[in-house]
Amino acid sequence: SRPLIIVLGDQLTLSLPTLREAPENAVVALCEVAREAHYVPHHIQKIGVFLAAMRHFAQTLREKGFTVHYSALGDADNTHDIITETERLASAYDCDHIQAVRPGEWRLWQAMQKRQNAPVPWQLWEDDRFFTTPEEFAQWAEGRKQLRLEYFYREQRKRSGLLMENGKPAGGQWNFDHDNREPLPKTFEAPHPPQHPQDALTREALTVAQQHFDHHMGTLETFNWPVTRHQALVELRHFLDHCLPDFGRYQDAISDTEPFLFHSRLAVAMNIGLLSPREVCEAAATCYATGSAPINAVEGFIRQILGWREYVRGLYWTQMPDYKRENRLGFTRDLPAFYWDGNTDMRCLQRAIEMTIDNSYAHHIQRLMVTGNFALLCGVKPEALCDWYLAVYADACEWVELPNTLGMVLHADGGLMGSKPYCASGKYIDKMSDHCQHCRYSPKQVTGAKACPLNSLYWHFLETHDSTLSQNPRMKLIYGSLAKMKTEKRDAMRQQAEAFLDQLDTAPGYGDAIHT
Ligand code: FAD
Ligand code: DLZ
Repeated sequence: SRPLIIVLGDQLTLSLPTLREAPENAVVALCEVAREAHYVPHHIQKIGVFLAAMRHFAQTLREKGFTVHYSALGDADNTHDIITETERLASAYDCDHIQAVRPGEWRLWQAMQKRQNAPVPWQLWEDDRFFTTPEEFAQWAEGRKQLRLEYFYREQRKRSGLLMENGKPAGGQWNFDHDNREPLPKTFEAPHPPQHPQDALTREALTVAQQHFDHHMGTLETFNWPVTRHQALVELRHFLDHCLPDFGRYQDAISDTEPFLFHSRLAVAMNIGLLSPREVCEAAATCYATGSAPINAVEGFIRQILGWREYVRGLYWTQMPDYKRENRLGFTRDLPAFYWDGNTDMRCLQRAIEMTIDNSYAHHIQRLMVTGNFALLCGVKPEALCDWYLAVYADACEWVELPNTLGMVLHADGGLMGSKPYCASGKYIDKMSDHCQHCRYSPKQVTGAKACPLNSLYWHFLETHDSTLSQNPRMKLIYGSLAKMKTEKRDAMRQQAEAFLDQLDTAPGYGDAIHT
């Protein structure tokens, strides 16, 4: 018996179960295929990350003594599809079965499952790089009327022992979120991310990305993502030493100039396999134990990974494929055209999108409360918004992108991800950022030429979805304010919002244009 072990672009670790248990005669395959680069119009830096990291990992595997086949994008016999390419290689190397670890996207999982009884059958293995398996999540979720992150997270803390002291949460509380909402001070210095040198292999991979995907969003000139385990460890060390102590209090803050602030930038490395979530959480917990970072920062950071990251993955695998079709608020609008070029006079959106184009990155609050909130208030349809998030961020994989976009941002899953929509007016942006002072609109005005569009859109959104949202206990207060407003004011706000929405250019089928 001889297996062909397929290692996908987001499985680049020697700890992958199929590699840990690989027999001597196994052939390990990594396949660059056009199809994975085209199914949404990925940012060119995202493609660069995958190609460079895959090529480096193939080299690591060879150094460890594995027999490796690497299908490169330029190979004449490349079939450019994960399934067919894997099967072609299995027969070329006389392998009698294929071994694959659960991929990060349902579409591939389904395609692999369909081949379990093929002439060269696919054997599917569970991915044990996470704290929880989909089966464990399903067990936790079973019989619960409501799924809530907080309860899941507490279980995860107990199970993992992270930030636990004698069976109790470190610092005396499970969650320090209320300490984590500070805007940035007027003057501050954001740490500069480490600059990763580019070796010949990285340069070659980036050249290939440039040759094939020149027309995609972004540039490779500013490419600075970790593509090896060593570089990922450098990023981790930098985060622990320079960012973690302030991660908590400025976690929700937004800056007009600084894209990364005190965020870790580690999602890319974790999602493709260069770092394990467990080692990242353990390293952060050590900083609390040794006194180099406060509890609100360390707990806040660990909650994102041990809590949210695992929670969204559990939701994804237990709710798919129906989840992707959800649209409970009935949204129909295409994506506003400026999401692709940042060409808008709303400063917060302009800067979040420009930073996205420059770095293939925006931090969580920019994704949720700037580009996300605007799409929610305008009623952008889930498939259009999901394709955008999946395309533009270097860390985007569907298992994590979809619940965040469809559930957390668009509230399209009826509240599985969040007990209320994260909708906000210009007031929120003004409080948490310094954008408004550079903007032609005023967050203080609701109607008139200078009024921040987010204000009228906010009330318009609440009015439009009154029947679905007003009974939500967490929305009672805001619907109370709406009810108290004079009819003339409401009419004026509605008209202002409708006029804005009428002139909003959308980009139907932008992704399709890129595909061809
Ligand atoms: P930090 O702010 O340093 O946070 C630390 C880590 O916590 C992250 O690296 C990430 O692994 C985890 N984390 C934080 N928030 C979340 C969350 N809501 N869900 C899951 N994990 C979380 N994250 C992705 O990894 N891939 C995506 O495709 C993705 N799409 C998103 C789409 C939308 C609309 C939103 C609102 C969020 C999305 N996120 C996604 C979650 C989060 O925004 C990113 O993980 C984070 O911004 C990555 O930057 P960082 O590594 O500097 O994170
Ligand atoms: C995102 C991506 C890209 C651009 N290219 C490849 C590739 O050529 N080969 C590959 O194995 N994976 C690639 N990926 C990541 C895959 O899309 C990812 O592995 C799947 O979405 C499933 O997790």
